[in-house]
Amino acid sequence: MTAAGPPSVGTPTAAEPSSVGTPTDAASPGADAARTGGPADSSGLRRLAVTTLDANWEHDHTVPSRTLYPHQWSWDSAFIAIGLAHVRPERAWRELASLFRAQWADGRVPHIVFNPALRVGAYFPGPEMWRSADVPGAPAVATSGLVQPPVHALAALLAYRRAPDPAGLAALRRLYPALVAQQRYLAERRDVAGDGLVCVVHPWESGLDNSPAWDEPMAAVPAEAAVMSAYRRHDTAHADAAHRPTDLDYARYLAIVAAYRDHRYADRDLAADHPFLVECPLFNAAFGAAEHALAEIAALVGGDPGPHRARAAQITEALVRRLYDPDTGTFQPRDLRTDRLVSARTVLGLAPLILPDLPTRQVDALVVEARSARFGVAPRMARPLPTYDRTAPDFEPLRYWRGPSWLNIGWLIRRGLLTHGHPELAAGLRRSMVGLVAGAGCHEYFHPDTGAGLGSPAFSWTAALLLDLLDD
Ligand code: 2M8
Repeated sequence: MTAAGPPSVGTPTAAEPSSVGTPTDAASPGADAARTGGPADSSGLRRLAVTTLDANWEHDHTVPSRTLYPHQWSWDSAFIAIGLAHVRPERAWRELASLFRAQWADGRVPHIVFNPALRVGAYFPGPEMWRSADVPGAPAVATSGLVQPPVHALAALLAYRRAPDPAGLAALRRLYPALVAQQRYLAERRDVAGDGLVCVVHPWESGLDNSPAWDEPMAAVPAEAAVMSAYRRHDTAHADAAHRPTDLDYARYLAIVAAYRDHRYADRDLAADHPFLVECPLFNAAFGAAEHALAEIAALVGGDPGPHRARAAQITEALVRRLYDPDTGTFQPRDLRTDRLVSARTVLGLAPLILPDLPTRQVDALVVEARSARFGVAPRMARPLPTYDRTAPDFEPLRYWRGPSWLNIGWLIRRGLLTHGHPELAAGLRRSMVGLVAGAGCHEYFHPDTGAGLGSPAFSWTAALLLDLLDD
């Protein structure tokens, strides 16, 4: 632990040198703005981000992308609220409120809230696959039955800090019990191993759907790529199939959904026969960071921060005990079906840096890992932060979460570096991230060597987190 006690979650401890990054490509409006240097650069980028968010606003939420993801996604909404708080604070609160209106009676916050106005087939797998209406305790609106990393309490705290007015405080007060219920669901229903950590039951719950981290546990899920001939994938109609998960991945995704759905999304007895059970370092770091954020929110709304602080400390202790691998000096997911740590070194392992009470030994080891040739974090980054060890033989620079660079991950890691007193590294990461958008626009993800834009060209969390980075 740090000698002075954990710093506040809402306020990273170290100030950071600021500058707008160097563009990697001149093919976008942001590139022109960034090339000239000076304040006009960031105003051009800011306009691009606001235009992107405005175009993706849909009555009470922001779609991640009009084409690829036309409904509401859980952790997207949290990242989006962080950015909206800079420019449209009222929308930031509506974004979070609309998501939590779809919270289930058991406290789970579904990873997708379907927009009933959209045609059948607007996204696959749609409501007809999830059948949430058949489950008691599901909301009136159709949703998935999975969850995503609980970054919402942190988002609510940051949104309030950005616009600390009476309307924000009232919104925070309304959200607080729902955020507590979200944590309670995870702690009570998803601690499959009984070790104080949350278990994810589907790769989609991690948010890093086809990360190499899931290759080992996914290999044990029985499925055949050929089953996909019975379905029409929506994603490959809007993005290059070579940049997306494979048909075999999708066959397994659907098999795991069916297994969970056929148990009516009940979490008891998961250990007996659910095909995918993994403790993820990023998910659990978010779970711990949420308790730190809730402690601060409780203090603001007249609640008791004490129990949140105590739970935060327990989560950090469990993460270190169960997921830290002293041999590699990083955190690794644990496959509960084999009780082994997975071997792939992905960026998920760096995520516990966001915990302000991570012990110094692990912080130092993660900084070594972040600076290594695998991830290349530096005061002047030669290349963007990849999502997977770039020295691995199966590193794939184009395929989704198997190599490409994503702004939400960089944003989290940068936050962790600031929290633990590494402002120069945080500045390098920030410059690199801003440079990606300046060079290619608000893309969903970026080529980890060239910075070329990949996936959706108008992606909401990229725009939102860019706004946060620019104002920081
Ligand atoms: C991606 O995941 C969805 C499934 O949830 C998909 O591929 O269709 C992931 O990048 C996930 O992290 C993200 O929340 C979602 C929407 O942006 O897209």
